[in-house]
Amino acid sequence: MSVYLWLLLISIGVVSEERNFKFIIDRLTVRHWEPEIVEELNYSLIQLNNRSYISANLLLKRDIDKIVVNTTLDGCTMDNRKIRLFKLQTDVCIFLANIHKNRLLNIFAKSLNKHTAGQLTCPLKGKFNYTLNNWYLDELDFPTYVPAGTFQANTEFFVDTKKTIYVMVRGRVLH
Ligand SMILES: *[C@@H]1O[C@H](CO)[C@@H](O)[C@H](O)[C@H]1NC(C)=O
Ligand SMILES: *[C@@H]1O[C@H](CO)[C@@H](O)[C@H](O)[C@H]1NC(C)=O
Ligand SMILES: *[C@@H]1O[C@H](CO)[C@@H](O)[C@H](O)[C@H]1NC(C)=O
Ligand SMILES: CC(=O)N[C@H]1CO[C@H](CO)[C@@H](O)[C@@H]1O
Repeated sequence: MSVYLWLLLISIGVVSEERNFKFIIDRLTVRHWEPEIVEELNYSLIQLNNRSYISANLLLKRDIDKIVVNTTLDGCTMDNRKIRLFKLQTDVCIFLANIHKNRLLNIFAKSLNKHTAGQLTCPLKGKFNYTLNNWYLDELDFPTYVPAGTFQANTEFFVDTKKTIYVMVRGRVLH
């Protein structure tokens, strides 16, 4: 399926109906390198009743108003076709200010905000414990049809051009 078809399905919108698919996250990897920027970063992935929950917390040493994110989302269908669903390199602060303009991103942003303590706005605050509590991909936030397959998202965050945080999420869509 083409990216455009997928985006079209997304843009058709979200109706409160039963979904015949489930998201399972199999793997979450987080790395960070800059101790003078990141004071604390913890994360966990828990599987409970066929749902994958992610919790995390991030404590920055100082305020940050310039952070660049480089992210890709790749899908692989059951018949082994690979699709790049998404690729973006952007300034996080501009991104947060414009997130509502992209449907797919908006789904993630809304869903993240439901589970985040501390509003995600720039500048990111130093000495503030940003926490994500039992976040999961809610099927009801997605269109009624999402193809079965696997997906992997790779995200790198750069602060002052230094690679600071890396996040990899790998999962499946089950029908
Ligand atoms: C989890 O999924 C399996 C397979 O789809 C199903 O048999 C089982 O009842 C589900 N468990 C719960 C708690 O939903
Ligand atoms: C962002 O990722 C792409 C690959 O998806 C890579 O070609 C590019 O060099 C990356 N940008 C940075 C700043 O690392
Ligand atoms: C930040 O919050 C997390 C989750 O509530 C907690 O485990 C952690 O200890 C807190 N860190 C600090 C420095 O308070
Ligand atoms: C609860 C927990 O795992 N805390 C750890 C969070 O990460 C810091 C380092 O970034 C560790 O020192 C804590 O033990």
